[in-house]
Amino acid sequence: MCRISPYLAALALLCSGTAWGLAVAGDTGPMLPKPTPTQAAWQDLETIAFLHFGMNTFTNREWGEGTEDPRLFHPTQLDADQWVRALKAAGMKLVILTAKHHDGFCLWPSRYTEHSVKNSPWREGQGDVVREVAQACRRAGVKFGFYLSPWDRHEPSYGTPAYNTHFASQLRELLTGYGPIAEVWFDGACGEGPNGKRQEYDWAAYYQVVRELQPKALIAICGPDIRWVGTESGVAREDEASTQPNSDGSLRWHPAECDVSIRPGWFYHPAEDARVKTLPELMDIYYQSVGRNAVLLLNVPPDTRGLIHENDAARLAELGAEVRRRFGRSLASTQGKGSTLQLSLDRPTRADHVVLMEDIRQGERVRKYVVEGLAEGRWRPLGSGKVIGHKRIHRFDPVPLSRVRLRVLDATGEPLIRKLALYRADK
Ligand code: FUL
Repeated sequence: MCRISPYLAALALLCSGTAWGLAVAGDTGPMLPKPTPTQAAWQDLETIAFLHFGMNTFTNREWGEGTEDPRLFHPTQLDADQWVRALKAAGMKLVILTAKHHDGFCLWPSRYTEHSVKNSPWREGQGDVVREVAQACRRAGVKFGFYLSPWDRHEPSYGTPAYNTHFASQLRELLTGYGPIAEVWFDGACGEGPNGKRQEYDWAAYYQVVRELQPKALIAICGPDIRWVGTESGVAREDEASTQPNSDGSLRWHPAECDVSIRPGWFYHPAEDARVKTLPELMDIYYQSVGRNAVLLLNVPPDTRGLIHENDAARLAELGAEVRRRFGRSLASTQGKGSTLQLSLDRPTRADHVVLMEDIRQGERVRKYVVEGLAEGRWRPLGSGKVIGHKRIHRFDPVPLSRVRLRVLDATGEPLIRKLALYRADK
């Protein structure tokens, strides 16, 4: 992945307040970076899924060498509808498939290489995993995207300018043959190819192909539209802003995505069948990603049968049910403008979560806030922070509340609060 550490340095500056210091007086909201409509819609998805599947599934590895025999790829019961059903049960709204990982094996019958499903025994060489997953997503009303590794340990042209053309051609195949693509995930890993050479990636050319063929596809990670959060643990920072500094100090909209696997590895390994993350672990991840203004990208690797293993499928169903149980219906909610927003309850109501959302289409305006609850005649803090953005979730010990108020203590423009809502999980 791209380890983009200058961002972190600049983020520290941002959080110290210096970068936005001038913007405090007056309503500077319109000058703030704002998401494109596609970026705003993407943040509304909140939970999305990764499917790591390919040659590594059959060699029981995380990174292949590129020398694997395509005949090893042989799922016996591949069922993309089962994958999408299991992911949808967990509330996943977009599915990103590893069309090609670092070993170069393509899950679609690319015209530009022999190293693909077309030389495998699966569906007698007539199969196309990308097509099956894209169609299953469409049937289920889930968006589809793909991961395409620029690092290719098989392709002989890797390490020469010809590889950039090869990669762009493969991108064209994926962007023209499979309907709407919601997200293109570019991994920044750049190792050596079969000839011992490294590649200089022509990112500008790759982006141009995506923009030309699918203007609504968001380019993630090594791309301008979606930012890697910086770890593979599924956890965002406390105040994870989508407003990010450029190297010249200007600001841009670059929202965070938190990728994490439901198992220790990205690919399926039978030895990890009993190491699927527990529901409390997944809920912690949910609070620290979705609850911190980021999108959660949860990886679930299909097994050698070509199915999502029973243990993972069961956990996904539990996750979906638990998120719905906690956040499916609020006790009360409101929205509004201005630096104070209040929610009054008819009678003292036991609650343990507050959810806050800004109208991010107008930028992230809130810079400091506190949310307080009136319990037994006394206002007490329920949560506070420096970023609300798309969503913040605050958990607190259950208390009977008669009122809740959000006080915005600092903002770059008039706060526009899309939602202030109260929930009870501890029933
Ligand atoms: C990394 C890759 O090297 C891993 O294998 C995995 O695909 C992860 C999501 O990105 O950079």
